[in-house]
Amino acid sequence: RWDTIWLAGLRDDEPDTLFNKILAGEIPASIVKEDGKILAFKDINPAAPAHVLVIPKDRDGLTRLSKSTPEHYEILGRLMVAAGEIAKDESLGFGDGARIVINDGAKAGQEVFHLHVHVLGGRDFNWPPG
Ligand code: DGP
Repeated sequence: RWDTIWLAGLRDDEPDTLFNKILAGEIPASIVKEDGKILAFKDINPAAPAHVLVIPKDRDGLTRLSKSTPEHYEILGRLMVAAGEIAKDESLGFGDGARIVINDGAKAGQEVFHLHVHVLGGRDFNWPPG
């Protein structure tokens, strides 16, 4: 019906991403950190000697950071603290200094629409980023 079609365009209905398959164990990933709320795993296409992604287990509307609301304060804090812990983990190749990145939207290079924090390290980084 016309109204169903119309309303579909207003919903945030990005389909599940491949990160759901990683969460379900259907795609293998090198997991570096996990608790009840977040999962961190090595990026399959590393942009630095150390490159880890941190994601919320429950996407909960967070296809991208700009969809966040005050309801997400807790999970966003958990993601940031996990990213900071990973960024100093020498066993993962991180040293003194890391680049923590969230790509928001396709124009910024986001390809997977399940919020994720990139933690990059093991080399120097330029500013401004490309
Ligand atoms: P972004 O461009 O910000 O959406 O980053 C998506 C990242 O996800 C990109 O750096 C590559 C990574 N990635 C894509 N597919 C897989 C996968 O199947 N496994 C792992 N570990 N990482 C993936």
